Amino acid sequence: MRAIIGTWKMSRAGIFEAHRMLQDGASAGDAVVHAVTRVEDEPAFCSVGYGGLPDRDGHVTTDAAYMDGNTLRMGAIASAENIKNPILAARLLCGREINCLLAGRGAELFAIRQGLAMRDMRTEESMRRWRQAAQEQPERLTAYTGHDTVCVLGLDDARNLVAGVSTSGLFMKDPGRVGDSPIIGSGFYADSRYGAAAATGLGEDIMRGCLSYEIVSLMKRGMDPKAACEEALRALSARKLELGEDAGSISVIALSPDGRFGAATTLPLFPFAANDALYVTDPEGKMRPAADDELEGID
Ligand code: SD4
Repeated sequence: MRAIIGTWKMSRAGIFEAHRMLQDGASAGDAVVHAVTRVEDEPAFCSVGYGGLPDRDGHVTTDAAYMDGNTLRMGAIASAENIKNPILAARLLCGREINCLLAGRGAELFAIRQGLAMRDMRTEESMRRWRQAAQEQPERLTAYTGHDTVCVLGLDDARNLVAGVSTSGLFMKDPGRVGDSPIIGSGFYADSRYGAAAATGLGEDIMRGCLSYEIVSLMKRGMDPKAACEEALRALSARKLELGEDAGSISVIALSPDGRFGAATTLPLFPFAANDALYVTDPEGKMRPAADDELEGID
């Protein structure tokens, strides 16, 4: 059984290619990395990799992670600058027994030592957005103003489940801020026996619910991927409401060891790509293939 799923419309081209790679016998790891780098390299996608959204000081810093569901090993980088493909650094860190999550300068030096390509991740467009936001009272930016993570989950013939995620995090974040994406169990989790899951949305809230681990844990107890996504999101939103807080903007995806996939969201509409098609889901759980024209203006 082979399957691959990725968050947002921006993952579509990479997911379709990765799906074909899996059909041709590629490993889940290679397919996932292909789909993620495809988004990292495209400056038009302003929330991931090259051309990502800057922090308050005008620096583009990235968070990324990679997890192998057969070994439960993971690698991640946090708040790292100038690494052209953050997912490649995360994958290289996966498999190490210690020192597998590196932040800032340490991550950058690791990437240089490994011979990974380095580049200035700022583009004219990302700096234009930064200058504009810096002028317009940054305190009025809402948490959801322009941030999206590419999250990809893959399954190959060897029944290995792999998770890969990459993001520039919140727009105008405080320098040094780290989101959920490089945090195991929050932004991603994969255990080839039970399932894989990943999250996009407000990282501070995702971390409070350890959402990805929670979804895999629900799958371990027998839920299918869609039900597990919905239940984890419902429980976190309900708990937040009890605490007098809004539910927050979060979307999650999951993949089971037999190739079934699911998603859930608190947004009015959440697009994702799976295998060879684009889908959407909504807060009521109406998951369905997407019509191209309904996603104008949504990445
Ligand atoms: C973060 N979860 O840094 C990421 C951003 C994101 O959709 O996924 N936004 O908090």
